[in-house]
Amino acid sequence: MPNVTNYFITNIGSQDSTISLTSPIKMPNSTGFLWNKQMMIQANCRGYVNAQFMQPEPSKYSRSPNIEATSFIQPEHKYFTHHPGRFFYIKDNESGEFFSAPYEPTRRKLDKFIFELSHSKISWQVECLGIRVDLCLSLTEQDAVERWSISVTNLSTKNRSLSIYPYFSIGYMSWMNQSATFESSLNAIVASSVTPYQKVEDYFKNKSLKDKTFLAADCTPIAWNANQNDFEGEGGLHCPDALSTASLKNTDARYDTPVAVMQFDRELNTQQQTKLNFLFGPAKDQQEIKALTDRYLPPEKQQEVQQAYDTYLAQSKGCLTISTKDKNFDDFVNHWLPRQMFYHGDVNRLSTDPQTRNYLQDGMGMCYINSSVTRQTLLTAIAQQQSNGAMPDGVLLHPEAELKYINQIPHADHCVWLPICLIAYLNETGDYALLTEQRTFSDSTVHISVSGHVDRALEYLLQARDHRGLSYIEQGDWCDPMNMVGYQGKGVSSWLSLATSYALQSWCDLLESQPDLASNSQIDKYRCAAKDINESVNDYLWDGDWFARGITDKNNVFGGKADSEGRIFLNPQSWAILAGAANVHQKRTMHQQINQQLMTPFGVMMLAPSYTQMREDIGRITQKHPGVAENGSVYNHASVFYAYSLFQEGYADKAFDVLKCMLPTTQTSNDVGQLPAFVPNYYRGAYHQFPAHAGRSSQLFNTGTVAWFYRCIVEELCGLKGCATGLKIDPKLPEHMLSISGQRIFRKAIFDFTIDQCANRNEIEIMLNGEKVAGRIISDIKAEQRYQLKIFMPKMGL
Ligand code: CEZ
Repeated sequence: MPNVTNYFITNIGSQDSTISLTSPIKMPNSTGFLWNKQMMIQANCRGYVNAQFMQPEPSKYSRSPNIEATSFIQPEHKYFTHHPGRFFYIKDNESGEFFSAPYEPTRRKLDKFIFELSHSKISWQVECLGIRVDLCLSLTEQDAVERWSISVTNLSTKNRSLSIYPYFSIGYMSWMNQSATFESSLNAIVASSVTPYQKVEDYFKNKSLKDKTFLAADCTPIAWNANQNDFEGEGGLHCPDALSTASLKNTDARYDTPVAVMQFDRELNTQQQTKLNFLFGPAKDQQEIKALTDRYLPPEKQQEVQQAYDTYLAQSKGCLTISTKDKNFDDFVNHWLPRQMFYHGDVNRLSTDPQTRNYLQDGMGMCYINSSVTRQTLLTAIAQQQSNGAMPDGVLLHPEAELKYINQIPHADHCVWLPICLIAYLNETGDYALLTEQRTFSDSTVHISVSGHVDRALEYLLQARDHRGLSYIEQGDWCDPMNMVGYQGKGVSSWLSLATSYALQSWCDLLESQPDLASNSQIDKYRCAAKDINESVNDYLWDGDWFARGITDKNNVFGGKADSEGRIFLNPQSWAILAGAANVHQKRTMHQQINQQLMTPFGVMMLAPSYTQMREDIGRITQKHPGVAENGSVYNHASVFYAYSLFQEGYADKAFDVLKCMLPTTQTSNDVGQLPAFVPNYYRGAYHQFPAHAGRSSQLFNTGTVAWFYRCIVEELCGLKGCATGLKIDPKLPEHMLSISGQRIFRKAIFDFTIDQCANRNEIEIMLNGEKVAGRIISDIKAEQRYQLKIFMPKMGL
């Protein structure tokens, strides 16, 4: 059911574009996110907030009013009345009426509502009872603290006596010790706690923790309340008792659940406005709170502080800007996609031990934004490789970091990503010198070259295969919860076998472009091994119309026609195409089966039908709710692999459609329920089993999709791809995109380009600064030089 007005975009296509949602009800789970190296905050349109900061492990400073389990950031985050939030009650002291901005928790019907996402701010404009409230949330360049400003304007024709109550959730801090009060010396409500522990060694470990949460204001409140239950009373958050009296009671929390509520009374003439600034966040002690408030709270500092944060986030500028007829697509590619990529590559999803596959792919994305980060990412990962070639499950990014959660489970695929991401970096930068840099191992001080480290990783993959030449899956490959296919040491993965073949062939292409790096015999050995793997996958895992997903410890093939659930998986098909393991006939039937069984209006599902019961020979994935995450959602990371494989085949239309499906639009906004400010890791699938829930966004912006999406746009759609000798031109425009123009930054040179499909051409013609280019590669590129690049290509579909 299309509804076109849920949101609108201004300055569309530029880095300053903003997305504005016009109702708190139509897309209630809509969110935006901000971050810096110390923290991440995801703010929901209704006022709920999910935030964490690093000390060094991810920690909370605003919780719900009960003990919460700590875990990695979950998809489909659920909101509920006492979910942590940042609300502002506005009361008219004459009538006693009140409402809350941005919407929760009173949920009073509003005369106007705008939830606006911009590059470095999340803001709201709300009108009710003749009062306008402008709220703005932003962060700082480098500290774990939220910056809030509120402006309240009297829109009515008479003077108003108003009370403004910021209500900031603190929640259940500790079963050992929690309290809160107002510290007049800091003009802040300060909640204090002791992180619970029982082991004596944890006392010393916890000594440095920020166990305080504070809300400081740039004006002195007339009253305050730091006690959750006392503030609510019988009225609850919808109609708190505390608002029924002229002023708050200055109530402490003493081993009660704390909250930070202040009261500011204002007499406003008509059209008069009052403004307040707040700082909210964790702190170790009062000295730190003082330092933060001095640094960030004074009104005269707001502009410079915002400028510093804007400058930090402005680093998220990608190497490509495009202009097509599809302005929503341009807006995403030019603004929101590089922003999401920078988040991944700059703060590694706020983890001190990112999964190695995530760390390398997120690093790959940075080669299109700031390639020096990618270089460091590759070297950091390589230094944690074992001398037998094995890459760790997670890369430790902090001296105190430990491998946690999924990184304690052995996964078999991490070696595959090293050559794949390294090659993307080398293509983009031409930094082939990196290959001969010497590095040690995690378990050996022997130095070998970076290319030697890659060889070790490939050798490790090649030895980790069974008698059929297929790759062992251990307790999972790219698919984390596929943990019981091979936990007894026999199960194999078609995806990992094909990914290994693809990595081997890609590495050989690289070695052939760098003749002194490797002997022909070594290249021949790798190419031969890749060929063997492709043959083995065909011998044991071609299921007649598509490739099955693997063979279990008990030697059962799964992911084929014989299965009533998990009958077809997307990844083996995409990577069979990438590895050259499928012939023309096989590709035709695979695409047909993908269209029939996996395609939905929201994109391609990663498997179907979703599992509805446990398979002890496959594992945890089968226990996930059908259509959620790996169990048959439109898992965008898998979809983008498919799009990438389609581009390799020249299927530009289909590839572009698969990419477009990943972007929320006003047309799908009711089903998807997400604003186009990021690609979520998945949209609900199980399209034929639970159609009513299909398409719903996970609202989780942590996803390896973004690096590959950008790679598809830069190197495939625009076909402006780096190689050993320069910039290779090979655009693949969908039939309906007759032209595209833009700017491509490449190895510090600027290319203003236009690409046009021309009916009267049957081969591509490239003009550089008005001169015809022989061949497809622009070489001898000068840094800081600006080039005019005109590309004329045959019309697609003719
Ligand atoms: O994590 C992702 C990983 O970060 O799952 C992907 C995997 O390729 C990524 O590296 C596919 O399995 O443990 C679980 O069940 C979770 O579902 C994780 O697998 C998943 C997180 O939900 C983040 O999406």
